[in-house]
Amino acid sequence: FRLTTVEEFEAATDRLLETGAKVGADSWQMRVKNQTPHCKFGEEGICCRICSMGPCRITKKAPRGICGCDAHGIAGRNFLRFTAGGAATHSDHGREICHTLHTVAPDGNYKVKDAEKLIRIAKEWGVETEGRDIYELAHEMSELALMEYGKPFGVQRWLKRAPEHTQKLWHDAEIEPRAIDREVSTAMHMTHMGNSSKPEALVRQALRSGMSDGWGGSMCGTEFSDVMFGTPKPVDTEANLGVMKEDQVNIIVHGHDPSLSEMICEYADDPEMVALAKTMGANGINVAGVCCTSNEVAMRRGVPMAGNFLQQENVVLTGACEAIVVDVQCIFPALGPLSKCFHTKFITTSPIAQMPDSDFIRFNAETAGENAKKIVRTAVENFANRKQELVHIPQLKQKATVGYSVEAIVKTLDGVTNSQVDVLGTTKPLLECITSGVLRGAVAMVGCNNPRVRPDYAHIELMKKLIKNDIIVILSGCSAQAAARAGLMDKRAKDLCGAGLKRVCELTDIPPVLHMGSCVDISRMMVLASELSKDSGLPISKLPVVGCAPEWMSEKAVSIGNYVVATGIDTFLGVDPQVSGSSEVTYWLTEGVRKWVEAAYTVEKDIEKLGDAMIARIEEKRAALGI
Ligand code: NFS
Ligand code: SF4
Repeated sequence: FRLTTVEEFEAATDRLLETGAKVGADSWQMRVKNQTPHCKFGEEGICCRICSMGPCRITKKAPRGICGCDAHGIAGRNFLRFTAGGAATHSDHGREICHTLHTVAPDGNYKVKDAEKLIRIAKEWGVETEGRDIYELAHEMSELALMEYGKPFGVQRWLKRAPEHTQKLWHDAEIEPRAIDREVSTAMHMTHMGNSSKPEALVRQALRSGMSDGWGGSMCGTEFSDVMFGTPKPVDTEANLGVMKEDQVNIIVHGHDPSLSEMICEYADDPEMVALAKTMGANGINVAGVCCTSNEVAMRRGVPMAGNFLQQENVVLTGACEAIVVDVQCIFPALGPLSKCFHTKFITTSPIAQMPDSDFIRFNAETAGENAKKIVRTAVENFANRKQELVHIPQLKQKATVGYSVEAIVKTLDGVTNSQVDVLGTTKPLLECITSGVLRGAVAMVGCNNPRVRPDYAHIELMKKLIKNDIIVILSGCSAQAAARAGLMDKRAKDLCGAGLKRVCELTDIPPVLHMGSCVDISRMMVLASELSKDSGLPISKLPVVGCAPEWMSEKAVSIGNYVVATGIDTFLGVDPQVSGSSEVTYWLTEGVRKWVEAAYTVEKDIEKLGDAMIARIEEKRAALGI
């Protein structure tokens, strides 16, 4: 066993780009060149275009915009708007899931798969569960969850899952999120021309907006997806472009909302569709994923992961993609023109993400079965149009074990607990490993890849370094896919670990890096941190645990960063959050917020130093605990 190297990833990409050149395709690699150098004002966050007296840019000669706003106000407002964009996006995904939950029926497109989890959440929310019909309960829960988006009074229900200490910090800092939509609205209001320009106030609302995502909308997304599609448990799968099959119809699902991808998977297995594929000369139908949708179906069904964010063009460049089916978020508009260079159908499905040069097949929860069947049929019928001379699937793939929800992690730990002495169903065995020093700590690695950083390199190198130092890594989003493609989610990767982590991997039969899901599933990580805190009696901020997004790019990632920091977890970024033009905003993010939430950001673009800084922070926390 050996890992696939980033050099091998790159060689495979180069080979695909040759095909691209042959057919006259554009690529992100070319567009990066055209966009370099980037606008410095934008990079530093000191360009303001929120009113038409501007745009205003801050320079030595012009230290204030026309309204008199300085660099700090402009960078702070930009940061808050960036956060609000991410919070809105994750939360709206969560809302869609709540609406899907409203359609569940015993004979419907969507059903309740994890009734136990639904009942558990209902009890948490103080909803009567005794003797209730499970579908009636699901509908009530869906309505209550939807109310969280617009309730006029009170704060998010999910906050109660946090340890009391954390809840108190949130209350005192006034960052408990009220209605989810309200925190986005407030952010937009505060950043309208002529409102807040005080960095402290803008950063505070950025935390609160982020909180409405991680402890609001994203948590709804994760929890109710589990209720409908099943709570993930360990499952074997494969990752990288080599999961595409030359002799089969390849359907790539890309985007985020599992309501679509789950249905596509169902209908790709439909005997009628498989028979149709055979008549078209294909040996079957192969579904593989890109981006977070891939994480969702990999975690629950073991559907292989073709790639992450910056590989989305690659799947089309294989020439073997019959359809790339997308819902929302992180979808390159480039897929439209690119798919036109091949036989690939670029199928958009959501009114939220409509793009030129795509076939729009509207997907609705109510008509999901019909819609999915139509999409699968379109893909299958397209097999005949494949241009054989353009087909090249790089033969790179690795095995991966995925599916580590909090429930699955706790269950795994139960397996090694001495049930005579210890209580089952806790994180205590993990805490014991940490206290004894067998494990030094944990890092949550998340986020995208980004051409500003050598793609995937930072993720993979950091993971290798961390596991070698006996630090267990939990992953989500495109970071998780980088790991899987490299082979780090293969259980045999235990040999790359330090002696302590290796022993833990052997005892518990886990890979050294654990896939916890999509980006909305970072809410799972918040629940895990809360459980660790409650089981240890320590505040979250004192645990030797940090967060890291080495290659992040999206607004969603900033929203995540804000709620992770607000939850008391120091967060390390490898890409600048575009506030460097303001010393004050930089201060608030990297130091100031610590007095509210006991954690802050560190930005370090040198990957080696970033890894060292995380290890140092973990060791500092251990020393402070005397362990
Ligand atoms: Ni997260 Fe998922 Fe990937 Fe980044 Fe995009 S897919 S929600 S934003 S690019 S990790
Ligand atoms: Fe310029 Fe102020 Fe208008 Fe921004 S709000 S564009 S700084 S005048």
